[in-house]
Parts: sequence; structure tokens; C-alpha cells
Amino acid sequence: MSGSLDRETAAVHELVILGVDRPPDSPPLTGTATLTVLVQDVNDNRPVFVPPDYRVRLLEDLPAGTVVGTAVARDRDAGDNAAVRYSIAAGDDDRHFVIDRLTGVVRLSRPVRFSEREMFNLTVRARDRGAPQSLSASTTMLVDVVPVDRNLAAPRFRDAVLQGRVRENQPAGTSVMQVPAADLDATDNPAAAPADYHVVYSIRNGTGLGRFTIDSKGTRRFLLRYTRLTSLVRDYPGEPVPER
Ligand SMILES: [Ca+2]
Ligand SMILES: [Ca+2]
Ligand SMILES: [Ca+2]
Repeated sequence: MSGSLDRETAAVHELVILGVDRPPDSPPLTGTATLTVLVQDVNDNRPVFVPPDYRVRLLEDLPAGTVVGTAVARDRDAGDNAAVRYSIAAGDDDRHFVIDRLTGVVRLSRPVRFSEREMFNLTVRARDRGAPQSLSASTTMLVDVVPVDRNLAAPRFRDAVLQGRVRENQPAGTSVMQVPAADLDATDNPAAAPADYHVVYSIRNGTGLGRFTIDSKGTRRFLLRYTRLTSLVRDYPGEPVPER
């Protein structure tokens, strides 16, 4: 054997062998044989990711089991030397993700919230099963968490015009009436967070401005006389929504 063999270039070589005798008194006779040489594989290629890195978008709040992305690595060797196993090597300390060892499919193991994490930088490793030495390669999978607008409903008072009565000369702090505003996110929107339906009250306008107060911390009442007041309610994260 001379030169080097590379199974990945040519896995089989065929040789024709010639034998010649050398009789002193007659012409030589020849015989031939065909020799096939199979080049056995050595683990001399590491896995290569295709494409070399990954960037995926992931909607927040999707359930466990959702496919996030798929890492694919090719290995030019043969047999176990090309059998790739995948793992997440770094970037997932809180174990939001799980990768299929054989297919490279990355799935959610639990939902992610944009408010907690806006991006993950996963290191995905592919390792072949070559012996005595296995080879590996790493890539990054950036996961951009995409927020979902969960605040769908504005707070609503039961009526647009409300009337309360209070006798004159009552001491300051006398409760006039309770006017809760309902936010349907609390009851009809399973994806809503508490801030999406926690209602804050304030008095915005009216001739009684400064004489009446409204509790903004959830007792849901305000002090109101028979003067006209315009009130405004807002749920926490959004822009204030004028009462209709
Ligand atoms: Ca090889
Ligand atoms: Ca290999
Ligand atoms: Ca709301």
C-alpha cells in the first residue's frame, strides 16, 4: 500500500493482479486475479451542523411538548462513526427545553413567559459514537420569545352614568357608594395574568374633583355626590381606557 486511503472519497478499490512464470526454454505464461479491497472506516470526521447555527421564534405560553426547532448534524463517516447523538450542553439552566437524542428535535418541557425571559441562547452538541474516540461539534440555537398580547378586555363599569347620594355635613371619609368595574380578562381569558385584570381607580374630572376620593387599591368604591364626575379606570399594563 502506498499513499493514503480515504473511505469518504473511495470506499472500494479493485486491483487486477498478474502472475508471470519464467521458464528458460518457452514463453512465459501469465495468470490474473481480481482483488477487491474494502476500505474500513476510521472515525476521522466530526459531525457538521446544517445549517451551521439556528435562530427560532417561540410564542410565549405554548404548552410543554411544543416543537421549538430541529438541529441537524451530518457526519461523513460510516456506521457508529457517523451515528450522531444530540444534547443541550448549555443555556438551559432552568430546563425549559428537551432535545430528542436521535432526531435533534428541541421541544418545550414547560412554558416560557416573555416577562421572565426574552431570549435563550442554547448550545446544542452533536457527538458521534465512534470508538475508541468519538468526535463532537457544537452550535448555538437562539430562541427569541415572542410576547402574546393577553390583555384583551378593558375594564367596564356596569353603567356609564351612576348616581350616588350623601347627606350634607357628613364627616370626611363617608362612603358614598361602591362602583366596581369588571374586566373580562379575569373570567374569560385563561391566558391573562393578574396585572391584565387588576383594576386601578381614579377620579379624572368633574365639579366634585378634590372633594371626593376613590380607593385605588381594590376596595372598589369611591365617594360621589350628585355632582357629575368623570371617572377613568385602567387595568394595569395598558394605556388608560376612558369609561364609555
Ligand atoms: Ca472516516
Ligand atoms: Ca465521525
Ligand atoms: Ca384587561
